[in-house]
Amino acid sequence: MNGKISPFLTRLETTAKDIDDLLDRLLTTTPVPGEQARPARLIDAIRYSSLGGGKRFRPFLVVESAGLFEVPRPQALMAGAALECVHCYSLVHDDLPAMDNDDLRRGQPTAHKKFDEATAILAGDGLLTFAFDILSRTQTHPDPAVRVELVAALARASGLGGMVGGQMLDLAAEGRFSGSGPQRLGEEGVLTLQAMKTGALLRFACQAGGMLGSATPQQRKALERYGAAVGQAFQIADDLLDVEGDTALVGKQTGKDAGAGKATMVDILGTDGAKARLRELVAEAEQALAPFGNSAAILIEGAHFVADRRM
Ligand code: GRG
Repeated sequence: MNGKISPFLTRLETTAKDIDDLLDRLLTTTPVPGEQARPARLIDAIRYSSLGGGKRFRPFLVVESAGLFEVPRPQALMAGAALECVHCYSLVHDDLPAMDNDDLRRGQPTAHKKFDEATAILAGDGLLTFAFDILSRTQTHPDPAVRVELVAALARASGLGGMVGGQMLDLAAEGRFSGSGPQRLGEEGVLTLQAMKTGALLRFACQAGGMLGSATPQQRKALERYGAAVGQAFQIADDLLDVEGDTALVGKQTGKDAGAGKATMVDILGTDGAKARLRELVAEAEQALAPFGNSAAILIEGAHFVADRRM
């Protein structure tokens, strides 16, 4: 190691910093006309759960996919910030005692440990609704039809047939509702669950760039195919980190999936099989973006980053 940060990581970090600054601004500006004062404890918990941590990989995907169509960066950052609010809400709620019951997130006490359960629930609710407030603003896109498309797509990606639905399937597979222990899901079942729970937001991130940039139907298809491959790879890498990762680096407790009876691709394919699948998914992501030529190089590096990540 020569201590040098790669151009890819520099670009990821620049977007992370821009997203932090934007969220900070959006969460400190005085309430918009017609809105009452925002309760201080709620804002403190929301800021704690959303600022100063996280790779901001989803906003990075929004910004870079929008970059393919020369969308002004401030618009892409607004859409990225909205998506990050939904992601942060999901982490706060996922950490609650009724869900995964975690004490550590991004290397810090989870929101309900730092504050209390009720505040953490409301902070998550507040982040979720704030996401749609952000998307509905003219700074996100001057054309109301584009804003409505973004709102509908994010609602679907995070909702019943997306992340929330996937979380429900995950809890059911753990045997939480049947009392008869974990269900053994097959490969198809695990893929569906993960495409909803984790994949839907990552797919939205890539599609959002096409929506902001008025992409053609073929370009949208290519982005969707790339997003689906990256989404699958992201979850497999996360599951490998649970088995092989270091809690200090990952920033959350590892080694929890097997004990919870969680259905994962590592469980189905074994660690070597899961690593081979990761390589196939990176190749699939590369192929999907071939029509964009060299302008998609950074997104292709993003797929490699996901597969190789250690945190
Ligand atoms: C509670 C409604 C509800 C949904 C929860 C996404 C999710 C569904 C739970 C998160 C649990 C989890 C570990 C999922 C695996 C993939 C994932 C989302 C990892 C964390 O995302 P990163 O690595 O985190 O992008 P940072 O901290 O970098 O933002």
